[in-house]
Amino acid sequence: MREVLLEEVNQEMINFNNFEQIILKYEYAKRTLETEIAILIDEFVHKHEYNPVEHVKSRIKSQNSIINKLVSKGYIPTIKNMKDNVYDVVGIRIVCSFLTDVYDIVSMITNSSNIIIKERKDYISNPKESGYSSYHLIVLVPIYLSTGKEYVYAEIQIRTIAMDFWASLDHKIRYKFDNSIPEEVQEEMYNSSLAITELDRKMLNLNELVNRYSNQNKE
Ligand code: 0O2
Repeated sequence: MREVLLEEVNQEMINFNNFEQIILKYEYAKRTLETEIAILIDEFVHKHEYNPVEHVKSRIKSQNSIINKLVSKGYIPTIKNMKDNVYDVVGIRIVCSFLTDVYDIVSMITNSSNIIIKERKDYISNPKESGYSSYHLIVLVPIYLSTGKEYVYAEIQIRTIAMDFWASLDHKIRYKFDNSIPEEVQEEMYNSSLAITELDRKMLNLNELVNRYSNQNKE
């Protein structure tokens, strides 16, 4: 990977001047995706008489965070490089109760004709080295402008409440230590990720047990 020089960054950051205007398209994509996902969840709830989703959060990545990501990947921070290489300027996170819910939501989104799936990253089956666990979909969202139809990249993260708890602490730790996390903390975080996986398995089994009892009572 090529190292990006500070002078290049300073020079090219000028190109981020019209960021506010460019980001509008991402804002439209975020709104479109939020609506699409809300409708899909509503449909699911009506069909299955069960809501698999605890909460949905969305955000637009900050300008600084985009620049940091481009530089860390070896790209000069330009608007073109952002469009071509940063797929999570629009980010939506869907937090579910149980592990099976995560995969139900993944197939629900995958089957939607309005969202184009570009890439899947199953960090649940294959957690990251840190212990990070979540299912990611990189998608293309259509937006309808007066000048015509355009597609914008977005990242959808789908995870359980337990995975979300872990990731949120991990995120704070990374911020606190500016990514130079002490080894002992890294180890503890990794160990707690194993406990989270075990907890998710236990909660799923418990829920199945509860369902069995409540179905027996209905008979
Ligand atoms: P933020 O602040 O959440 O926006 P790559 O596929 O490696 O080229 P990328 O985008 O780094 O590109 O992919 P990856 O690894 O799938 O990570 C995308 C996002 O997943 C990250 O965005 C985080 O939100 C989340 N993530 C990935 N790994 C970890 C981890 O170890 N801990 C936590 N807490 N979150 C993680 P950003 O832009 O890094 O951060």
